[in-house]
Amino acid sequence: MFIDEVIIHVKAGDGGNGCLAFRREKFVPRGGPSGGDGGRGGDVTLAASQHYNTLLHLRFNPEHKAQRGRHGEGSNKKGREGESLEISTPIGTVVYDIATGEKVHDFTVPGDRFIVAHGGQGGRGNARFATSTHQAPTEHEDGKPGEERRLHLELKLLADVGLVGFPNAGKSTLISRISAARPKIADYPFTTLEPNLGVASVDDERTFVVADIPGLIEGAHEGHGLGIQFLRHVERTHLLAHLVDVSETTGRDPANDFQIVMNELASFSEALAKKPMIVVATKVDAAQDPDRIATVRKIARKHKMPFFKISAVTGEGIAGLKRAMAEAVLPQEVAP
Ligand SMILES: Nc1nc2c(ncn2[C@@H]2O[C@H](COP(=O)(O)OP(=O)(O)OP(=O)(O)O)[C@@H](O)[C@H]2O)c(=O)[nH]1
Ligand SMILES: [Mg+2]
Repeated sequence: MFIDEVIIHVKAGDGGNGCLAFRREKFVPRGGPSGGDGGRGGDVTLAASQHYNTLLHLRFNPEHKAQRGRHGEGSNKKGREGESLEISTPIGTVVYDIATGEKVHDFTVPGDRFIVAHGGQGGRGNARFATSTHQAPTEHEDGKPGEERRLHLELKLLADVGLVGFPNAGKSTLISRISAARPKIADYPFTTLEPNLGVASVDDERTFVVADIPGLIEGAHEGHGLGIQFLRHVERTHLLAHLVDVSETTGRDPANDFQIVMNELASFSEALAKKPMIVVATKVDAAQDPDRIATVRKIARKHKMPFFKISAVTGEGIAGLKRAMAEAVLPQEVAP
């Protein structure tokens, strides 16, 4: 299951109460005020961690509460501070406050930390209210409550390459050929209902992440088909691979398919439409009419986009395509 959204409830620790006490000492006729302050409540912090790729661990554990501060005590003893709580979240998580709709934080680098709920201040003990004219104060404060929030966490997959195209174009088949991902593949549109991630390895050390998302159809931006909601998963990729089915079985015109998908990308965001793109003619084993491939090649040339043709059945072009993806997304000096 692919999880990319979760709601959590965070509650920082309440501050401890300030204490009301007076010193009672042997041989000291009148003791002064000695109530200590309450301790501060613990914070709840979110921290970006490379050890998580999904929000799954939070889905089953949505309640997060930091420790409260201890109350102050006599003899000017300050209450102990509550322990803070740190929650790990994958890089790429964007956090929203549900009550206000406000964006709280965007985690983009490993190790980034952000306090999402501040612990309450401890209350002051009566010792702190003493003045020269007010030597036996009985004032003392309660601790402040810790912040409490409902947060909506959204994870945009940090894939390097996004596969886009019509339903049934062969996107899931391709990701299963270049990575260990094994998404459902079937000969009907909308087989993929949720994005799949696959890690493609160039060699032992160099890998890149490919995202396979549900297919787009005309009017996807108006909610047709599965809509364009999944495009946010490829918003941050470095490269889009636009798959165009050139086999005869579609009964459609590949040039038209290409344009429809381009229009839908542009309706989603200008940035997406401008992203570097490579054009991939798929299912060439089932394209009897070479013109169908040539048309797509021509479109690619017109847009100054690299062109590839592949067949998942014969394996033609797959290795070359994978290499080109790696070259486009990996730093130059390590590209193969
Ligand atoms: N002949 C042939 N068939 C292919 C090739 N690649 C994929 N197919 C078939 O095309 C059909 C659709 O493939 P998928 O990989 O599920 O397509 P998809 O783009 O992921 O489709 P959606 O998830 O519905 O958007 C399946 O029946 C595949 O077996 C190919 O290179 N040649
Ligand atoms: Mg699919």
